[in-house]
Amino acid sequence: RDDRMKWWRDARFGMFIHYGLYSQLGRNEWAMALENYDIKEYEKLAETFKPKEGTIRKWAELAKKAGMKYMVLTTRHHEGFSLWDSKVNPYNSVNYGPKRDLVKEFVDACREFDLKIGFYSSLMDWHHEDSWKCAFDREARIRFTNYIKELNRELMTNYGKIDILWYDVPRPMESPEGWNSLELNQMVRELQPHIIINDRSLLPEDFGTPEEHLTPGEKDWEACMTFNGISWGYIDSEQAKPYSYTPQQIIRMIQKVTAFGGNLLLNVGPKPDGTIPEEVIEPLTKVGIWLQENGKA
Ligand code: FUL
Repeated sequence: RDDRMKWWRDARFGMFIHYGLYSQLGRNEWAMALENYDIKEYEKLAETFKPKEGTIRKWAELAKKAGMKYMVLTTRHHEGFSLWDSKVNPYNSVNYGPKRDLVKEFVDACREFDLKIGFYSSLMDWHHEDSWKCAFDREARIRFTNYIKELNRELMTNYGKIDILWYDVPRPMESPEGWNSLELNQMVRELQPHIIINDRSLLPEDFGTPEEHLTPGEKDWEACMTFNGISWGYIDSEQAKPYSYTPQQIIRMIQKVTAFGGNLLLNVGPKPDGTIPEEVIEPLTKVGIWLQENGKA
């Protein structure tokens, strides 16, 4: 395990990307549930989802400049839209919207800039009927956990070496048994023996994930932080700007996690067309310069 974790323990600083159909709403990645969207109505967002060519490469370029060592992309957030050519989930970016495999573009960009590659994968799926039923319907639970397993199999098979699997929100099942987490993660490890897995499939696995605070964990831990304290997905720059971190604040966060043996996974919510909001670019660039000048990059 120490061998697998070495690069991650030295990494200290990574970029989280929340990008999906919700980015177009500019409110919050939970909008579909919070605003009680009709599914058919929400699906229309798939048609208008048009990330600019080359924009994903820019994420990686900025991460590298900022002194980050790895990236984690929401390959499929709770809304259920897959950013890759999935066979088990036809609601994806190859069948709709850009008609491109954004996960592949992300993987290529990370490799170009020598960044480790992380896949975020939600255990909840508001677009999938069984996701709602699985707490009380055994058949639905079997179908749904199998769906998650097959999604994982695609992600772990089709893109070469993947460094991190970042699960999220194991609702509504409250135990690892409910998710067959052990079996699920065994399959992942067979396909990707070096992978590092977070603790959100309800098994402790490799690292803890404090969210929006920097409280040290007992073992390996990574604080994930929004850029503005408001939203993971893109929100209108006018709203976000006053709350966005300054370079000094980011450096202090890095110092704090470093002192307590953790990592900082700092989030960026790209705009609808995939470009990075201006309130993020300048501070991150300055942080990169500081890290470089102080011999920490
Ligand atoms: C949370 C999710 O519900 C948020 O939308 C976000 O992805 C965050 C990192 O994890 O629990």
